[in-house]
Amino acid sequence: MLNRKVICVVALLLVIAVSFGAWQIWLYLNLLVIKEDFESGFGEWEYDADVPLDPTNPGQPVAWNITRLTDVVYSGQYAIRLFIDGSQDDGTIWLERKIVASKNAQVSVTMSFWLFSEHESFNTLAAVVAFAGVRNPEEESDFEVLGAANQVSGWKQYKFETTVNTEANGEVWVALGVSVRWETVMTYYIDNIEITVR
Ligand SMILES: [Ca+2]
Ligand SMILES: [Ca+2]
Repeated sequence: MLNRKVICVVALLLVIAVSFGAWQIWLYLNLLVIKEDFESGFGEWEYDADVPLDPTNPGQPVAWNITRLTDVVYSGQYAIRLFIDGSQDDGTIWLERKIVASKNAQVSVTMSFWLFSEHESFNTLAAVVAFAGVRNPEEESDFEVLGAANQVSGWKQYKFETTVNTEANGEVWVALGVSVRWETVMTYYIDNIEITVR
């Protein structure tokens, strides 16, 4: 009788151990880690914007560009510079990419990156914004605000965490950038992005 009890307990422990192991393996297999330091081009990232027209240049949007440069970097030799003429007090510019995750699943997305501001300011000159979802972000309203862009003079890390319900193609789009809050010309740098999807 005692032996049977011992066998039952051992069997139960084995089942728990195997299940836990399988769970860990499942988590590992479903964990995607993406790092981008922009050391070889833009990697799989593209840039995009939602900006106003420039009244001083009829029919044209305000000046903006996103370029890869070596003058200010957080790590490695290159970083991405975001430039926008914010004199219309409006405009959002960003980096975006697609990730293929589990299909028809609820996935948790975490993203961290470093942003360089030339000056610290008590005024919010621009907001740091981020996005994760099943559609390619196209508008300023797609983004969530992570905080002011001018909190320090130098590099500051920003973090974003959300949940995405994927569809049949398993696609998750992620994006990060800056959104104008003050009528001025502005330049920021982004480097060392890390994203996990599980
Ligand atoms: Ca870099
Ligand atoms: Ca887009």
